[in-house]
Amino acid sequence: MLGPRKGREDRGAAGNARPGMAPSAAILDAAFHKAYKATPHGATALDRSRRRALLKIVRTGAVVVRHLRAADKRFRTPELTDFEKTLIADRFGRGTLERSRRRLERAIERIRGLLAEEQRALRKASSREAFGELVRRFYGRVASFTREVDPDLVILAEITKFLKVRPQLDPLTPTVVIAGFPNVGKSSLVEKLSSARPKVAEYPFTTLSLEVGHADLGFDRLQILDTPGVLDRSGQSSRAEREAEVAVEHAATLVVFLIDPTESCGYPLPDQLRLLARWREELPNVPILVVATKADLGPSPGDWLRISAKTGEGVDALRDWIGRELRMRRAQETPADAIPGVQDI
Ligand SMILES: Nc1nc2c(ncn2[C@@H]2O[C@H](COP(=O)(O)OP(=O)(O)OP(=O)(O)O)[C@@H](O)[C@H]2O)c(=O)[nH]1
Ligand SMILES: [Mg+2]
Repeated sequence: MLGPRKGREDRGAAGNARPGMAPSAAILDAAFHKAYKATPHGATALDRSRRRALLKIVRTGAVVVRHLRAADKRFRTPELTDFEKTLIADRFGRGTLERSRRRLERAIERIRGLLAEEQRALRKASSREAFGELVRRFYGRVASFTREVDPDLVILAEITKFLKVRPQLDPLTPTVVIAGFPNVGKSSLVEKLSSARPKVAEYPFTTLSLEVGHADLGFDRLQILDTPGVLDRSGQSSRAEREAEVAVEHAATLVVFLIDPTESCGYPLPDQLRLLARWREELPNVPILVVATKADLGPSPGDWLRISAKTGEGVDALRDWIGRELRMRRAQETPADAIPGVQDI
């Protein structure tokens, strides 16, 4: 559609700044354009001039504040979960998000204060020159406050983008995290159990970030989370591996630890079991079910529940097991946690 400047101030300026353009430049451009269009009424030329100056100040301030608040929107509603906060801290550094949000909030407060101050000054001024001077001063100060938060706008836009491609989990729905070594068949199982259609391939590290699918177990609605494969290399894990570990630690109601006893994944069974042992030790409160996959490839050691994502063998039994575990856990939590005030009786 043509009409180049229509709705210009509503484009979400900070997040949509052209490459190489500072986010503040896009915001100020939108704000000053809006102010420029002010056409006031008034009995006298001086009245009109004062009103024009007032409109310029108020509109510029309002547009800038609206855009600054938009940069922060994803972190206010819905409120970030503990899992999302940990993912962000892991990727962008602890405290980075909070620092940028605080600086943005401070800039908004300063602009609001400035708005009130300049409006008072405008009421007292009595010449067109004085009005013009006040508007120029306001523009200069707003521009400087907005430019100061450029690094924060950049980081908040990056974090917003990062979250956009991460699963948004419902904190009230149980989450089953499917985890394990690379190439063991996690995505194949997620595809069998849920609505997700993740990429499956015969090489390791196919899944590079978290993906959610949904499943119904009779009365229970579940979130099933596919994760990147994790090697047991404590201290030198990749971003993808850390994402999987954050999911196991912070998102899981239950973890299904998938092992490939056939070793057709390319990794020896003892290495896979070492990762399981480490998680059990480091995360004693996370319930972990161990399931052996690729049962169609023949017999294998161990007395784990055996499934095959290829033939479907054992998948219904796994579904039942997950359902039982979740119901048992819910029953254990219900008396004290779920009924307000019961623990005080
Ligand atoms: N025979 C057989 N092959 C399977 C089974 N499950 C998965 N595979 C194969 O194993 C390979 C890896 O499967 P994926 O589901 O991509 O494994 P993944 O654990 O998600 O792998 P990453 O995302 O790389 O960690 C693919 O070639 C699958 O077809 C199974 O039950 N039986
Ligand atoms: Mg995968």
